[in-house]
Order: sequence, then C-alpha cells, then structure tokens
Amino acid sequence: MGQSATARAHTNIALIKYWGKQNPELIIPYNSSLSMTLDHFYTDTTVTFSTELTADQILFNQAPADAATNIKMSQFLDLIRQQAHFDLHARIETINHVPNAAGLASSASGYAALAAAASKAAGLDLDRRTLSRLARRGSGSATRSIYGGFVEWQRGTNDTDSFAVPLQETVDWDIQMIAIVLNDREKAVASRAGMANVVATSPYYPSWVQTAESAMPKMRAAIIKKDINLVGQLAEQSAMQMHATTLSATPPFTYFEPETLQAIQVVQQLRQQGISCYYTMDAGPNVKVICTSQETPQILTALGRYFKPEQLLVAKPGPGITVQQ
Ligand code: 2P0
Repeated sequence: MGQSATARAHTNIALIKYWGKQNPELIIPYNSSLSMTLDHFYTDTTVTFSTELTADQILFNQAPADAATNIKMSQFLDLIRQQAHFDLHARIETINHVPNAAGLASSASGYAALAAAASKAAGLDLDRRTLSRLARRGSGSATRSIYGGFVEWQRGTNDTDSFAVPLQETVDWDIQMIAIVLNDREKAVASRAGMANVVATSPYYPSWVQTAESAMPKMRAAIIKKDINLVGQLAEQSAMQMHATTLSATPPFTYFEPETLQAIQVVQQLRQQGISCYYTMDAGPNVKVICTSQETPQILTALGRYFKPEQLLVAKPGPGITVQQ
C-alpha cells in the first residue's frame, strides 16, 4: 500500500520580476519579487510513495517525463525523503493546465503542487512558509505559488529566510490578465540558463537588482491603493528592465519574437485611446495584458485583429494551494 496525496497549485505572473540567483543551488534570488496568482492556469499533482516501486515514476499529462525532468524531480523528492527519514520511491502524476515552457511559468505551479503533495504524502505536515521554502528548491517562481492573490517573495540570504508571504490573498478589486499565447513551443533559452548568463555577463545586472528592489515598496503601495494604472506601469517597467538585461548579456539573447512586438503595439495604441492596459512578459515570447474586466471586451476585440480567439486567455486573481490526502 502507498501513501498518497494530491495538491492543486495555480501559476503566478510576476509584476516585479525575479531574475538572477545569488545562490543557484538553494535558489536564493538577488532581488525580491511580487506576483499575482492566476485562476486560469494550474497544476494537479498526485504523489504516491510505495514499497513496490524500484525507481521514481513521473508522468506528465499521462506520458512519461523526459530524462532531465526525471532527474530534477527525483532530486527534489530526495529533499522530502531526507526530511521524512525514509527512502521510498514515488509515483508522481501531474496534469498541467498550463501551456508548458511557453513563458506561462508551468514550473511555478508544478513545483508548488509537487512540494505540497509529496510532503503531505510523506507524512510531513508543513506550514505554508515551510512549503514556500521547499517549493523554492524546485523552481524560484514556485515559491510564490503557495499563496493566492498578490504575493511577495522576500529574497532573504539563505534557505531559512527566503520565502513568500501573502500580500493580499483576497483580491476584491477589478484586475485581471489576458495571456496572449503566441506560441507554446519550448523556448530556445530556458529561464534558468538565461538568468545565469545575465548575472555572469551583463554590465547592467547590478542596476537591475537596484531598480527591482526600489520598485517593491512602490508596487506594494499601488496594490494597497488598488490603483490599476500604477500597478500596470510598474509591472511594465519591471518586465522591460528585465528584458533589457538579456540584450546586454554576452552572448546577447532575447525572448522577443515578431508577434511579441505586434501585441505590445496593440496595447500601446489602446492606451493612447484612453484604455487602461499594460503589458508584461516572462522568459518567453508571450505577452500578458494587465487590465480591468470592464475594459477586457474592447481589448479582446483589438487583439482579435491579430490573434485567434484560442490564443487569448483571460485570467483573474486565483487561490493559493490546496492539498488532499
Ligand atoms: C518570475 N521568471 O519572476 C521570473 C520572470 C521568468 C521571468 O521565475 O531557475 O522557472 O527554476 O528558479 O522560476 C521563471 O524562472 O526559474 C521565472 P528557476 P523559474 O516569474
């Protein structure tokens, strides 16, 4: 008989981006970050530890995971096995309701769900802060997916003080995101390699850290004021400042594709017409539009001139992690 648990974690999009690690092994970032958890994109993961297994078995949407993912997830399970003082292998079944590796951060919901399901199945009863620290060891952005609404990842300096805290779990004002899925191909430069290259080679990296840190209190205040324009402006700035570091790296690289600029231009034109909408982008070509639900129909109409309806996904603030045994 196995010990089993299932968790659901929602992905998040950073409004102030995490970009660069001071400790790559423990995933301690150079700067704090702030995100909004989304209702539309999530991962369901079931973990079963069993004496009958001779190796970890990992299934993504019912297909076996590739070798690299297998190793990474097994190493993550080792952290839990160490804490639980046992050496059973596990079967991990993950259903991803997030387009994989397309800059919609499937690793955020993925490692948050895995941390919660595996720790519960192992008999560890972790509080949310400890869960956030554990999820961080799998993927930086997963640190924030433990909580719903607006979430802050306080960078800290070591394993014990680098974790996320909820800033506004219940969002009672009108803010949402339209994710424009330009393509869901695997990206050419994985975020992990991209940020490592930037930290090592971009002369602008120290400025990135400084500006990201100084944007944190401004974004916090904008959220408390429920000021969509200020939130949007600050998010747009943070995203473009992050992307500027990729162009200044050696070798230079970019996540932009031609359709990325097309989407950005639509947002800029709508703004000139008086509509409150702003763009953000992660380590991929997809653009997310920050806006109100009131103005979403007009924005969807304008985007519809260039993109198909199935490329436009509307998401509202979403909930924190849930676990069942
Ligand atoms: C973020 N990104 O704050 C930033 C902005 C992408 C751009 O976190 O190496 O998959 O596993 O810690 O979390 C995506 O990077 O990277 C990410 P690792 P992760 O959301």
